[in-house]
Order: sequence, then structure tokens, then C-alpha cells
Amino acid sequence: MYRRIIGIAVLLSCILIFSLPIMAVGAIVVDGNFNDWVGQPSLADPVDGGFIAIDDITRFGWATNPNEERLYFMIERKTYLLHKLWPAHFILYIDGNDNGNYGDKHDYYIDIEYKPLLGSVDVDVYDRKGKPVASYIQNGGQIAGVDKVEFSVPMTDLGIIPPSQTIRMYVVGVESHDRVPNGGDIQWSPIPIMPSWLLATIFVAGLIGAVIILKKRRVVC
Ligand SMILES: [Ca+2]
Ligand SMILES: [Ca+2]
Ligand SMILES: [Ca+2]
Repeated sequence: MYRRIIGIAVLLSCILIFSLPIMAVGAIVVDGNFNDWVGQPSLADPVDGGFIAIDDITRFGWATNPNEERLYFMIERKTYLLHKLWPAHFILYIDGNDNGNYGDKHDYYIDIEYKPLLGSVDVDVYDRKGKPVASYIQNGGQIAGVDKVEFSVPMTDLGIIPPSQTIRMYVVGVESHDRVPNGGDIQWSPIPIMPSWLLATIFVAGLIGAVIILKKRRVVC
């Protein structure tokens, strides 16, 4: 029996080890610090526009936090001369029912404007007809080094019910018309990542369950 228990413990340990990269990624905080985006999914995009294309996107990232029904996003733009004077303005289109159509009742768009001189990010959610749904002002911009902006939106404001709902999305720079991805869209099932304490609980519960089952089998034999 002990060999079987050890075997199950090894199996559960392997599952835990494979989960470590996920666990190692910390929670996203909308604070203008971008270290929290290391290891999160993102899509790089080349510099496409000229000097006046002030919202040429170079990277787009997306994430969720454990036990939080919010979507987190990060947009990086090309850094320009005197960039503090230039607001970064983007539109993020959400296909809420994953049907490739962005114009039905499940679909939304998010207007994001980072104002470097004020240090604030205006985030406005609209339905597909342009009717305002929600509006927030967040502090998620960075103008030192590479220009980036981070922001979050409650899933409820986008009609998203986790964990089974898959969405599609793409983001556009308003002035440059730079689109990421260049063609098609990003498909995403925004499931809040399982926290480390829950994984550890599952590991212990699995081990106890295995011991109980094996002991019962031994009694029957
Ligand atoms: Ca942050
Ligand atoms: Ca680009
Ligand atoms: Ca749709």
C-alpha cells in the first residue's frame, strides 16, 4: 500500500510542479509599476507608424488575478520625443460571445486614454451601439523608459460570466490605426488563476483521499 501512496504523492507533486510557473506569477496591481506583468500572456507588435503615429502599439498583455472577477490589460506604445505631451489613446474591442462578430448584444468596446501630464488613465466601457456602460479613472501609466499603460475592468461590466465564457479581442491605436493583432483576434477564456493555497489544499486532500481508498480496499481484501 505504501508504494501506491508514494506513487500518488509523486503524481500529485508532478502536477504541483507543473503549476509552479502559474503560481510564481504574482497578482496584477494597477499602479503604474509593470514588473507584475512579467510572465503574463502578451503579444508583441512591431513599430509600424511614423513620427506622428503617437499610439503605435508594441505590446498588448492580458491577465486575471486569483479570486477576482476582473480583466487586466497592459498596452505598450512606441516611445516618442516629448512623449509626455502626447496622450496615448486606444480602443479595445471585446467579442463577448466569441462568435467573431463585434456588433451584437454581447459585445463591448473599451476606450482607454492615458494622460501622461496628469498621470491618470481614463477607462470607459461602451456597448456595441456606443451607449456608456461604465467609467473609471485609474492610476496605471508609466512614461519613464518605455511608455506603458495598465488598467482593469470588472467582468460584470462586460457581461462575462467566468469560468466558462470565452471571448475574443483586439486593440487599436486611435491615431495610428495600429491594430493588434494585425489580423484576426485573440481568443481568451478569462479564468481567475487558482491560488497557491488552493493547489496545496487539493494536493493534501488528494493524498488523504488516496490513503482512505487504499485502506478500504485492503480491508475488503
Ligand atoms: Ca502594475
Ligand atoms: Ca505596432
Ligand atoms: Ca459577438
